[in-house]
Amino acid sequence: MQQLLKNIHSDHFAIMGILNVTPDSFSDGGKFDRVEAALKHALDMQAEGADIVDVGGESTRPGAEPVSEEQEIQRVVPVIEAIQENSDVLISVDTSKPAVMRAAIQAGASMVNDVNALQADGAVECCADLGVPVCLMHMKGEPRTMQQNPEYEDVTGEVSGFLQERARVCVEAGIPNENIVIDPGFGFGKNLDQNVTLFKQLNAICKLNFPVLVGISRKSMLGQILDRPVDERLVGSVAAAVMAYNKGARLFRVHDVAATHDALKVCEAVDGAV
Ligand code: 9MG
Repeated sequence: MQQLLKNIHSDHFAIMGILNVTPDSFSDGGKFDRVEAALKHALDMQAEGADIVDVGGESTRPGAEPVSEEQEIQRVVPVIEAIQENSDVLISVDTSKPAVMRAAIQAGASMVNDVNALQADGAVECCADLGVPVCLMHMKGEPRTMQQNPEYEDVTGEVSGFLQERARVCVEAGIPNENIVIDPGFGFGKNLDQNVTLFKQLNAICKLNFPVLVGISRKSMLGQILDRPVDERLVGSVAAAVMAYNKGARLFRVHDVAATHDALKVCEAVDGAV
């Protein structure tokens, strides 16, 4: 994972494929079937060009209810173990809970993706101790209520200030700079205008000297712009990834790996031309 982040610093992009292992995501024919289906999806995404598979056992969608630590561990650990045994793709764990972070890293994950930017008690210390890269994402509020009238005076300034402060706290606790990725958190406590403004000004976040990850794939901001349901947002998602690349983002958390990979390969080739 550290090598991948070094490559990103020297201008390559990387794709993080989304693997949700919440009960609604895969067939409910029992635990074995669920793990098998999740593994197949991970292998498919790797074949399509994913560098990282992001395994998450708790929904972070607006309105989502939290799940217990035990439940989350039971969902993610068997899947991470199966991927680790059957593939060399890198694995990140999408969680905000230190106990889940530990269990996931022990099972074979090598990065923590935290939409809560390691603000839970013990999360920063846990990641410093584990010695793995972390993605710090901005979110205003919590998933259950975050879309209820979020307000900002200067959305980009606030997001940027928050990410710099969380990175400072992490470095002070012993997480090295090169293990930190930042993410503006599109759709997390931001309405359409705020998301669009933040996107337009994404360069400001990309100038903060950490690799920037973006997650826009199929999100409701695209649904609002396009007036399309979630299964008709592929073109919008790929267009957004290309725009984010042009503004300096290099890590892309996506559902549609193959299409995004092709589009970003073109960006990279043009960017690297003399
Ligand atoms: C888990 N998750 C859902 N959306 C996300 C986003 O935009 N960024 C990151 N880092 N994680 C996300």
